[in-house]
Amino acid sequence: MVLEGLGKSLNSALKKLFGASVIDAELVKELVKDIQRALLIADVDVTLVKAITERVQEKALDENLPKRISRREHIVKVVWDTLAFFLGEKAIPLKINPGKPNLVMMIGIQGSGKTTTIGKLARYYQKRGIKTGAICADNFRPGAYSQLKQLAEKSNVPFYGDEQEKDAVKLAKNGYKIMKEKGVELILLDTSGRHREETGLIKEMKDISKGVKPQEIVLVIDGTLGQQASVQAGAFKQATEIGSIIVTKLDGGAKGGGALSAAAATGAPIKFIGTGEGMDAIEPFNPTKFAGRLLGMSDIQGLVDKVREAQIEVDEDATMRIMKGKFTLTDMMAQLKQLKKMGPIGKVMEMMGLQYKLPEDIASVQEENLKRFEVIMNSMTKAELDEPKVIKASRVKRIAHGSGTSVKDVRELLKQYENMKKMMKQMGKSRKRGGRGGFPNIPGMPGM
Ligand SMILES: Nc1nc2c(ncn2[C@@H]2O[C@H](COP(=O)(O)OP(=O)(O)O)[C@@H](O)[C@H]2O)c(=O)[nH]1
Ligand SMILES: [Mg+2]
Repeated sequence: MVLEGLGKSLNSALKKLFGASVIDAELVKELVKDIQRALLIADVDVTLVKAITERVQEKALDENLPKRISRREHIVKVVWDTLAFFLGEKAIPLKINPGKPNLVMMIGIQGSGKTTTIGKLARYYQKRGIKTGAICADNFRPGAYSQLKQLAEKSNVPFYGDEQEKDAVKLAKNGYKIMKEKGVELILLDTSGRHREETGLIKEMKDISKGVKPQEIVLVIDGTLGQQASVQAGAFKQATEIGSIIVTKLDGGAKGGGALSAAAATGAPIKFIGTGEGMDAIEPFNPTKFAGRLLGMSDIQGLVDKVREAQIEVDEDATMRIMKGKFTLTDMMAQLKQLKKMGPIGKVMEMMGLQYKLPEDIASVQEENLKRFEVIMNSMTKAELDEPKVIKASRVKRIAHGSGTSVKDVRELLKQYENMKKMMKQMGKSRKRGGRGGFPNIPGMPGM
C-alpha cells in the first residue's frame, strides 16, 4: 500500500481510540500526540503538523455533537476531515474536452518521473476511450527519445519525436501539429528538465509554453523528496502558471506524506499519484479517499449509516452487568440479535479498519438458529437462563423435550453461550490492559 508506514501508525492511533473505555481530554491528547509523531516521521512540515493537530484537538471534544453520532465516530471523522483538508480536499480530474486536441505539458526536474508518468497516463486514458499521444520535446537526455517511444509503443499510442532536432520549442510545435492531424484528444508533452536548478528549466518551459499554449501544465514531483518538494513546487509556481501536480514514487520512501502535503500547500491540485515503476502504477488522487485509506477506513460514512440503520439501542444495565463479568443466556440472545441487525459484522469491522475476526460460529448464527434458541430458552427456568452452568444432562433432555427440539440443539445453544462468554471475558481483559486490541466500541453493543 502507498505510504504504508504512515497509514499503519495513524491506524494504530485510532485503534487506541476504539479500544478505550472513556473518551476524555487525556485520551484526545494522546491521540493528537500519536498523530503528530506519525506525520513528523512521514516528513510533514512541522508548522503543518501543528496546524493539523490543533484542528483535531480543537474539534475532537466539541460539545455540539450532531444527534446520534458517537464521540468515537465524531473524532474519527474530525481526523479524517482534517487530513483530507490538508491534502486538498477536492478531487479535481484532468480537464479534457473530448474531440479536441488537449495539450498537457509535463514539467519538473530530471528524474522526477515525467517520462514514466506520460507512459502511464497514455495507457490510463487510452483505456478509458480517450485517444492519447505522446510528444518528446526532451532533446537533451540521450535516452529520452527512445524511452518515451518505447512506452508509447507498449501502450499503442501515437508518438512524435525527432532525434536530430535540437530546438525544444520546434519539437513541441511539430509534434502538436502532427497529433492534431491524427485526431489525438490528449497530447502529452514531455520536456527535458535537464537543469538541477530551476532557472534554466523555467526559461525553457516558458518558451515551450508560449510556443504551443498547453491547456494544462503539470508539475511532476518526486515523492521521496518529502517536505523538500515545497521548495521546488514554490519555485515553479512562482515562475509559471502550473495547473496541477503529480507526485510520483509514493511507493518508495517514507517521506511521501511530506511531499503530498507540501504539494497540496501550493494550492495547485494534485491530480495523480505515481505508485510504482510499472505502467499501471498510477492513481487519480482523491484527498478524501486517500485520507480514509491512510486511516485504514474505506468508508466512514458507510459505517455510521450501518450502525444507524440498525437502530441499535444501548442497554446500560446490561452493559454494566456484562462488564462486571456477569453474562447470562438472555444477554447472549440480545447480543446475537443486535449482531444480526447490523448485518454482516465482518463488513462493519472492515469499515472500521479493524482486522478483527469474529469467531466463525458466532458470525454465522442464522436467523433460524436464533428462533430455535429462543424456543429452547422459553423452556428454561429463570435460574437456568441466568446461570446456564446449573443445567445438567437430565435437564438438557427435558428442555429439548419441552421445547420440541433435540438434545443436540440444546447443546449447541449452550456451546454458543460458552464461546461468547469466553469472548466477553477476553474483551474485558484487554479493556483493563489499557483498551488496546479490544473490540471497537460499537454503540449499543453492551460490553463490546
Ligand atoms: N518506484 C517508482 N519509481 C518511479 C515512479 N515514477 C518514476 N519512477 C522511476 O524514476 C526514474 C526517473 O523517471 P523518468 O520518468 O525517467 O524521469 P524524468 O527524468 O522526469 O523523465 C525511473 O527509473 C522511473 O522508473 C514511481 O511512481 N515509483
Ligand atoms: Mg524524461
